[in-house]
Amino acid sequence: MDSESPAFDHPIHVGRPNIARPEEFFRLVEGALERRWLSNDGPLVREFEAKIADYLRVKHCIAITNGTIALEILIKASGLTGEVIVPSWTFIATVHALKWSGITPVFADVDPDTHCLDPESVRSKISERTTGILGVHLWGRAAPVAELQEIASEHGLALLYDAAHAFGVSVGDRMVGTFGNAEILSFHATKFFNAIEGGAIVTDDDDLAARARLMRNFGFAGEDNVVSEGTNGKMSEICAAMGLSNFEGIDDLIAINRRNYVAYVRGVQDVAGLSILEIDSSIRSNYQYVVLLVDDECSVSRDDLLAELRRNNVLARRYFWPACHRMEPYRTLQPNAGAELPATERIADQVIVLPTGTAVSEADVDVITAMIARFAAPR
Ligand code: T4K
Repeated sequence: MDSESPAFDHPIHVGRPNIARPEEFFRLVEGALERRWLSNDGPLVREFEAKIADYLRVKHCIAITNGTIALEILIKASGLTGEVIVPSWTFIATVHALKWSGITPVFADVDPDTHCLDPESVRSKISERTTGILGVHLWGRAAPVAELQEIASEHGLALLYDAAHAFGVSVGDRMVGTFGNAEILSFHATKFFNAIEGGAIVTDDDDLAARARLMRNFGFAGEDNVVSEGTNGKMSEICAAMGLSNFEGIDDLIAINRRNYVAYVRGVQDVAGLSILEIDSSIRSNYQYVVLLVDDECSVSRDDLLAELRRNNVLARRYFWPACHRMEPYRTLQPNAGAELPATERIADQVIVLPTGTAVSEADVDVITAMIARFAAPR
């Protein structure tokens, strides 16, 4: 291979959608078109909700337009006000949903080994104005659910989770989706299990579920009867069709992600200064994000390695750099937040998210890791 020509002649993306059964998708869409029922609590959305609730062993699943609106509705339905503690090390949607709802996000640091909230940092951020904690199960790992529940119960705080990355993940024998007061899911096209655009609120709390259901549909409790504030958070039948068609393939998708994860670990394990973020053995992950960490021992910088990957058509990402507290409006509103987020600050400079999913073969991973090992070899 000519050293100047890229390793791949086509882009290998992070976030390439998995499309498990296109013929089933078309069949379901045809049915929706024949019924002329395209949105507003249609039969495919109801079937999708029932499947998700059954899979997670949770009482209520309320399908929503996307994960961000699911967060916003859940925040309102939970009655959060004042301050809510949240990691800065997450996708901006988690934090924006709080701000959008008139709440002050208070950033807590994360555990560098898991990239999820550090309970001690959470404790240190509780004030008289705190009404809740919004944890994130980042990268298909699980937040420290037991410790966070203890803190929430001790201080009478609501405990919500952003499980946008964690569909299909379990801790022991309990599925993510059943922790805290409620959790949200995302079924965006880039998630390993997708409904094109989509999200959900999942909870065992009957009253919270009822409030969220009303809010999803403008607060309508009947044709002419609005009983609460609300928005338009409804999922379309077309999105539900994609979700349903992908649903049967979930275990296969996780197996493919796991195969790629193992190949990435194997490919970089002997390179000084490089590692793939580990998954705790007590967790069953969905392996949907492969997180490469580039530390100071590496002979090249994170950004030079990223540039080399991109030169070779591997469109890896620096998710979630810069961390939320370094983006607007938080950077201006809380200019000193970083001083108490040392792990977040460090991690944000180390991460490269690598491509995986059904569009990436094990052979592709071997080419990518060989390229990484060559480029990052000690000089
Ligand atoms: N909480 C967390 C922790 C989240 O990560 C997210 C979303 C949310 C909440 C909110 O959930 P949603 O409201 O989105 O349901 C992407 C996704 O849009 C976003 O859903 C996701 N997290 C985030 C991590 O990634 P961007 O801004 O990076 O998207 P973009 O357009 O750069 O695309 C990412 C990659 O995917 C590119 O390499 C292109 C590829 N791609 C994308 C699409 C849509 C494809 O190959 N095909 C496609 O159809 O946010």
